[in-house]
Amino acid sequence: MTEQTSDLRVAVVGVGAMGADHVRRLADRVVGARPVLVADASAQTAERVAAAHPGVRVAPDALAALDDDDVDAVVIASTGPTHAELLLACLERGLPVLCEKPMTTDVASALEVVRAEAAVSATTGKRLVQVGFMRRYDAGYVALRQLVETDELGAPLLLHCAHRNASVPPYSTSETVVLDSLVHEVDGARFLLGEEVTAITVRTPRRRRSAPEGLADPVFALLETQSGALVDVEVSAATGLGYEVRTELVAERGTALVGTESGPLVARADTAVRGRRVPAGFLERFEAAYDAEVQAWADAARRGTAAGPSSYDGYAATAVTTAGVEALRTGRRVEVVLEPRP
Ligand code: ISE
Repeated sequence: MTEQTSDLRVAVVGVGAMGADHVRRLADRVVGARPVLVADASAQTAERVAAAHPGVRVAPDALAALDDDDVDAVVIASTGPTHAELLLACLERGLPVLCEKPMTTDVASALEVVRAEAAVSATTGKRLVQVGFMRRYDAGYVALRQLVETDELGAPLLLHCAHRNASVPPYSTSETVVLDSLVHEVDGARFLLGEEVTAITVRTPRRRRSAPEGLADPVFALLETQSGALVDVEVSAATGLGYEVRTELVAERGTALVGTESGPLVARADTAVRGRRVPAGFLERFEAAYDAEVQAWADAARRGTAAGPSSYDGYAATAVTTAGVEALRTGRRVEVVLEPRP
């Protein structure tokens, strides 16, 4: 496929909060792409999202969206367990695809996707899958990666990561917190340090009293890496406060902290308090990163390929988080051994 001259016509599968946000982004901000079709397990949700965007139709189901003649590329934002089947279907049809994280929720299906994409690349020379690890497009995380890459602070020793949600969806369990939230920290560590995670331990302190019934909150994970760096991660499910994500690098000759800088520092006469607003959720906190991510994906998809986080990145992250689920369940340190890149 040569560079497409008209707009990339995109189907968005799964239009809950994240998918609907991507539809808006594709309609209003991404250059060279537009949403044409949506599908969702809830027909009502699909109708509502389509109605807000003139020219967007509703497909009867996800596979029908992939088969539609008007579709050049696909965004998958349905729930994690539905991703593997949809990704394999996109690969079969040669459709470039942006798949939200987690790429899949088990290692076997993640490897199946990696191998299916490698088979396509062997004949076309092109990738088709980008995984939605948007932090790789966040200015703070990109700057932190550059500090590591240029060796400005010397060898990384530790990463301290905090990932705090105000609340999580009602269907959340301790396992989905590891698979859906911790996965960002795993990919973040792989991206920032440029190496693989080799083992994970997960502990839980005394439970937050206000946490939803049955949910371990917070969860505390320790990741070990190939070079001997350590990464500690707090994931809080339901602080009730807002969305806070920060990462601090401790290296041989200095430290660097990202994630504390959102919004202006406001002094208010009515409260006599000086402070910054805490973003309500991830859509607000990472809005610019999502915009950059989807633009980069659309640019590559117009050339019939994919850029950014790959299916192997999706597989490696799922291998660590599924080990994390085992570590949480057993209280034991679980080693992670990855299959080599195909
Ligand atoms: C959610 O699914 C996301 O992907 C967010 O980025 C993450 O911060 C949140 O914890 C997840 O539930």
